[in-house]
Amino acid sequence: MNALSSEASKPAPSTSVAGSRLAALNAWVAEVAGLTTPAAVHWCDGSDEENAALVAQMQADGTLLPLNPATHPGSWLHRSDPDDVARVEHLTFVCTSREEDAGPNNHWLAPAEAHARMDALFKGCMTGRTMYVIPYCMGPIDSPLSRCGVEITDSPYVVANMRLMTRMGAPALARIEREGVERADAFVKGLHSIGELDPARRFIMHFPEELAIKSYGSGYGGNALLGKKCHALRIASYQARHEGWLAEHMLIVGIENPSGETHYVAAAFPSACGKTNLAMLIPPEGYQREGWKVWTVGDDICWMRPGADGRLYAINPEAGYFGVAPGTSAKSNPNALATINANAIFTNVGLTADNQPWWEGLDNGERPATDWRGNPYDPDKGPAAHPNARFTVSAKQCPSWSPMAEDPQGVPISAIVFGGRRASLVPLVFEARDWTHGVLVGAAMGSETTAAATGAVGVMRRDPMAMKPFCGYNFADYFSHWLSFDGAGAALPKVFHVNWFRKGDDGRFLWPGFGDNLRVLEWMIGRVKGDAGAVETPIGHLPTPADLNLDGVALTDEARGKLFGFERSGWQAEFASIGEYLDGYGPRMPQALKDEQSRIAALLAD
Ligand code: SAT
Ligand code: MN
Repeated sequence: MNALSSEASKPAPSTSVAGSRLAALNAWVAEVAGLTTPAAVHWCDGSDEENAALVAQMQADGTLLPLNPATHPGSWLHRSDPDDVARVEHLTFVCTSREEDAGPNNHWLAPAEAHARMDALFKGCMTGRTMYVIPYCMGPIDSPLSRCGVEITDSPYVVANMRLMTRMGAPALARIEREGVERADAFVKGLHSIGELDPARRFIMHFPEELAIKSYGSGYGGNALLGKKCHALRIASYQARHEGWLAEHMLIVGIENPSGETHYVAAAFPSACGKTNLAMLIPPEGYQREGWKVWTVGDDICWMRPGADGRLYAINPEAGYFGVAPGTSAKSNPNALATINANAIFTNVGLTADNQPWWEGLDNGERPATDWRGNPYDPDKGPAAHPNARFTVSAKQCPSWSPMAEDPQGVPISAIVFGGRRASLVPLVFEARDWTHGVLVGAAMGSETTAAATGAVGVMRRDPMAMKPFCGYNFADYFSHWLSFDGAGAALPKVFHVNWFRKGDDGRFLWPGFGDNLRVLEWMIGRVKGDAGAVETPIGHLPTPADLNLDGVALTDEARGKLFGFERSGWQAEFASIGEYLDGYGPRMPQALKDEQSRIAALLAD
């Protein structure tokens, strides 16, 4: 048994505690313990007993508050520090030896300086606390596409979340020990401390060349659950480039048609733009009657690599969902609601008088009594739930969970979808004419910002492939990497762009969204199979309203015009701005992408 746990009350173990058969891992854990001087070291085995003990401890110290056991059995509320509620992009760094390798898309520090800065923060920071060593596997435990990591943290809340979000504990440690004998890159080293939760002493640093992460001063989400954005996107994207695969900010959903054929779609949207909703979509009634089904493989991250047949095969590296609570309702996402009615951790939601979790948009007839800070709810003082309030829950609890999420080979991807929040110009859907055009569509993606990161909300920014906060290297090199997949023998997915967020002149959304998005996915699959119509325009292939099944959807003339229309003068301006954006990356930007931008700009000028 590798779980060598010592209780928090026991005296500090010596820093030479051997918790693993892998010397390199023991040496690193000892080095970290020497720096952070914890009172105890606990190697997490991921067992139910371990979780129960941790939860009891967190209940005792107020880190977790029990929710109503009748309505939400096994579920907890956590209130974060009010200054620690979202990812902090301005404090997130990619520390490559050469600044240009991190690119203009990242904040950069020289590795030596970054280590020095972080180690000064970590020095002695766990004094009196327990240090948890969390071995985890991103992806099915026996998949060749999976990668492992070890997170060291002083936060039991992080341990409990990592247990839901990753394959954590003894099986992961066994894989690390097995692979670690042969290779130096068997695990990513993630070091985390909540520190003082002081925004002035908070940094999230990545060292892609060393496969290492150091995160200090935040206990929230992507800042602290290091398997997620830090490992599975920033570090993994860097690794993927060198190893010939892709680590993407994408959901993975399977669409089964009435003849029982399933097509898998991977879709990139920025944080808080509805990835979880699309991944768990419930078909409109007519589709249900015909026998359409939707299968959830993943809601946030997708690792893809070419298979022997040239197609891209994808796994979801995660084992759980860290989803946005506000807006989740029986209308927007009934599957998510069913997923989170037991064994879930809620962070920064409000509470009803009888201790049920509550958030804006829940629409279940309940009323909030307490807000996310624990104060009596007062609508004049803001929402009951923080806009970036989250639930953490095991993926397997989702009614639409796909057993293919455990397939070590992954699922073949038929279509890649890019999208963002665009109130104007961008139609409901269009198809890229080929891979190079598809890469440009992804590179040019724009979206209005959301509450998932600190900063202004609703400002349009370019967010290529929804990876702006997550790409662990220079975007110019990233686009080159994407382009490189179009080689001999490749059987690549078709690429599409969608916009569920187009607004009318009155400021209201023109497309109903949610379950009705299946109509758009059906058209895409029709295009993949060659039996759905479209018209060619300079920006790609657009459906006419007649090419989509719109039975039961009432659209005004304005909606039809804007959702299915192509506005030449607006696109001319958009392409000029895309050209400037690409030029901002200088000579590293691949010529093929610039040529593609010029090709379309010329068509638009005609
Ligand atoms: O906090 S997270 O980065 O995990 C959530 C998100 O931004 O998607
Ligand atoms: Mn995300």
